[in-house]
Amino acid sequence: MRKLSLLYATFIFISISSIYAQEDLPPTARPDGHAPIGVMGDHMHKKGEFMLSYRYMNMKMEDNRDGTDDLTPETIVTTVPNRFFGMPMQPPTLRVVPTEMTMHMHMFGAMYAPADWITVMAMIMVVNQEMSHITFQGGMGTNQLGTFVTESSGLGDTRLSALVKLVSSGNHKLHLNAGISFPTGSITEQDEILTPMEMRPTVRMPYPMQLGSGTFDLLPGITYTSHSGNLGWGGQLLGNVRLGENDEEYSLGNIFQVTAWGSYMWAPWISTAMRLASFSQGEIDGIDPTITLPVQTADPDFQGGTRLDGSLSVNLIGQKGFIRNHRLAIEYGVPLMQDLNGPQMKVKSNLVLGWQYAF
Ligand SMILES: [Cu+2]
Repeated sequence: MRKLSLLYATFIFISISSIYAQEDLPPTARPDGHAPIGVMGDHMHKKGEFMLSYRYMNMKMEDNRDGTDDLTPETIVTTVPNRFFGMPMQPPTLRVVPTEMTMHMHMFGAMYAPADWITVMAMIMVVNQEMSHITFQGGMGTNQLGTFVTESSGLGDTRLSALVKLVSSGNHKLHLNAGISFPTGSITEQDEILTPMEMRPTVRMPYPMQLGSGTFDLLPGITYTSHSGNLGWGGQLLGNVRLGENDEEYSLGNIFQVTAWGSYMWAPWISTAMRLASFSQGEIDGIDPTITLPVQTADPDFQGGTRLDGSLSVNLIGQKGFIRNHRLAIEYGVPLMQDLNGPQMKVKSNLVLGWQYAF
């Protein structure tokens, strides 16, 4: 009963606010004229327009699973085979288990439209990430030897893209995304680890702790956006196709993303949105011969998987004075489903904060 009255109240509120529909605002001035901030390359610009942007992304990962089954660290070190077994000092099963990872990304972007039909976009990123681990003792059993944290930070890969207008009819817009990712991020980052033999060597860190892909990647995509009255919606398909193999003899799995969102504009300066995003990535092809550790992150087969995220977001746009055309946005997402090529850590949350300014 209470739920029903809440539903009615929401309905009445939405109906009243719809009377103040902002149909007359041009899309570039609408808060929902941009997609939720976690979506890249969602909008184009008018001829001669520039935009600068900054995004901060914080992704947290925790605990492990294989497929959709959760695994404890003890299960991993007693059941999951170590692919390097047979090489000197290598135990038959994994002995080191990651338990937590936090990734901070700072993304600096610029957009420019040389003509109405094309917008070009550049993005550089700075990455900082930390991973916590438990090391189990010796060759077998579940005795814990200790814990350690590895860290890497620096420049990530750099992206150059073009957005090409396909359709612009009434409020419906469709454009192509065509981008290239340049391998500016390091793939040879090192840090100190704790081995099952209680040594503390400094070694090359496993794949998820590296800062870039090491390959030139194609970023093809297609984006649709529309709005009517106070409602907005859109969708995007986006790929990441690795071109060849990197200098360390592997290529990360290709990525395929699909997302769709719906938004509601409460006032000319604020809109909120809900978004679903699916993310699929393949395993690593090849292997870096210097990464040979009894830990899941060092196994090229234990990478990638499929995830469905749900997120809530707020877009704000300044209307007057010095805040005019400045946008602030926040998006918070959590996985609704994840099926991993595991054992692998699960994503727990993903937060994106952003500022954008067009002139
Ligand atoms: Cu822009």
